Amino acid sequence: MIDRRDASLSLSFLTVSFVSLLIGAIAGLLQTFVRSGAFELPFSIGYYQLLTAHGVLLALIFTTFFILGFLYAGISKTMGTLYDVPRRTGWLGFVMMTFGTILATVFILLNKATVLYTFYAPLQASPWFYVALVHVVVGSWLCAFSMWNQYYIWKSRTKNKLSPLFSYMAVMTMTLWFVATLGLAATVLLQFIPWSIGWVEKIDILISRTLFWYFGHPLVYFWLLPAYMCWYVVIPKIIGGKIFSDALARLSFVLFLLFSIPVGFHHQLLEPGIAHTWKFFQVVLTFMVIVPSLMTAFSMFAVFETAGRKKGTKGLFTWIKVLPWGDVRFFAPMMGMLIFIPAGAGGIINASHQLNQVIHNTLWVTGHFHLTVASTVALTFFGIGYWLIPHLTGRTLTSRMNKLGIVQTILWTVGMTIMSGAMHAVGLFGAPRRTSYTTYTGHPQAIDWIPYQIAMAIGGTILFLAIILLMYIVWFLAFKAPIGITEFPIGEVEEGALSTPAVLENWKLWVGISGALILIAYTIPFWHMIQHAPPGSPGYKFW
Ligand code: HAS
Ligand code: CU
Repeated sequence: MIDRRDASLSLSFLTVSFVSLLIGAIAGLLQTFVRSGAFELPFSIGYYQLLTAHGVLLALIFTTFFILGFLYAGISKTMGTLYDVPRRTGWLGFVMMTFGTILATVFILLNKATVLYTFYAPLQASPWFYVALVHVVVGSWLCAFSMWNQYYIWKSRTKNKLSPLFSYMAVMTMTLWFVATLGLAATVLLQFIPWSIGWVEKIDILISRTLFWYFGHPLVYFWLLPAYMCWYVVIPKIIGGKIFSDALARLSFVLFLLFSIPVGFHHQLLEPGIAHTWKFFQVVLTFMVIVPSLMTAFSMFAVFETAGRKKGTKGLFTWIKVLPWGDVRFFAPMMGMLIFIPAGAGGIINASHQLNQVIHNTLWVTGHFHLTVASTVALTFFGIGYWLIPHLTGRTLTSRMNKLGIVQTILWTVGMTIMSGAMHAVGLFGAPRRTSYTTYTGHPQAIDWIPYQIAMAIGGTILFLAIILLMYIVWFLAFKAPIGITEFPIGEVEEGALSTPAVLENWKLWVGISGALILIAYTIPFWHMIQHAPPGSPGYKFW
């Protein structure tokens, strides 16, 4: 059991996370209905208004709050009870973030911030929407400071002992987050807020998008790394195996810090105003950031195989059979891993400049991120939730809940396969993303998209059923399950594995190299953007 006070901090984050998940999911279901062409929204709710709520509440809020809840719990588990200052700072961060979340949601629901989760200029929201984002980001920085502080105190008290793997990864994840959100803070504070208040009339669109994607790509790894923490640290314990290599796990996280950030241009490959050389350079770095994911895949296969061999399996692939398929703590993340194989391949397609011209701004991209963040990451988070919630509330994961969890996972996997599969396919036929239902005045090509959009609605409905089931399980585990002890599974390292080189904990070195790469990748193109800046754009409200 972790400290009660630490458990309440984690549980508070998880609560906001799951409430946002429910609201965001309702929006998602309605969107797929609208796009099928068979449904109109009541009460003059706008499609784009819902799409904004969906994106903000799921991509930004559900994920970030879940991650912080998980990280705090794991830090408390592996480094011991939080020290007072880090815990208090964590609470302050939570309050700020929750305030920002409520403010943002209110303004989206009032239809005053219908700008989607990427809030691209020149779409202009109410200034309060941007102020809300600042609260979420600054609150999350307080959490980052608090975790670093905990790590620092732990390190100085234990006199340089190697930090626990989970905590090291948490510190790395928050470092990545901090460096990335500097870009978001810059564009929101220096561009969006003065412009939406009316202090300045015009905004530089290219610079705002560049700063956004400086943040937006590492954002996806901020979602992914906690899922990897579960795969590297938690899964080996659950399957009765060992962590393949502590050093390899840490190295992969170091590589994420180095290569996640200087790659934002792969979201702007079709943006005018950036020279090809710089796009090419950032695409090369994008291919570098695939390496730590391949290392993770390798490492997981090794963990599974060694665990299976220890149980006596002999054939080439028979170790697959002895994995604990009936244990939802394993099954849900495992489905996430399997989905990540095609999802990652899709990412590599996106990053390839020529292929990007085919898929950019089509529903293919929407399919891609529903496989990555909404399947790989979300399934892993659900799998974590199934043991983390009873662990924190002092209850047990009953076998009935375990079974329901398996059903939930299957529903999610099937629903996402149908929905994302249809999105990928229709994207290749040119169906655009970020659009409501339209036949483009009966254009034959657009008519051909309709069956796929109906498939999306079918997938979306299955997903919604899965969310309702998830909510029931979560509620049961939090309030109704029998009192008892649920383990926070933390794996141990394989005996005889390479010892971890101390240099992997040299933060100055890694943050320094990361900063240098960012400067190399961004300084000159950014300077060009300022030098050749067009007059800028006034704000537009199309809703
Ligand atoms: Fe992406 C767009 C490229 C990964 C999320 N991406 C997006 C957007 C989102 C997103 C949200 O280059 C849309 C943003 C928007 O609104 O416009 N993405 C990549 C690349 C990767 C990648 C190269 N993306 C992710 C992840 C995300 C995510 C992860 C969320 C969590 N993405 C792009 C590009 C675009 C893009 C372009 C812009 C498109 C455009 O034009 O707009 C790579 O990181 C992927 C590497 C992954 C792998 C897979 C490794 C497999 C593993 C599983 C192993 C399985 C096991 C199980 C062990 C190479 C680790 C085996 C067990 C058995 C029993 C067999
Ligand atoms: Cu990206």
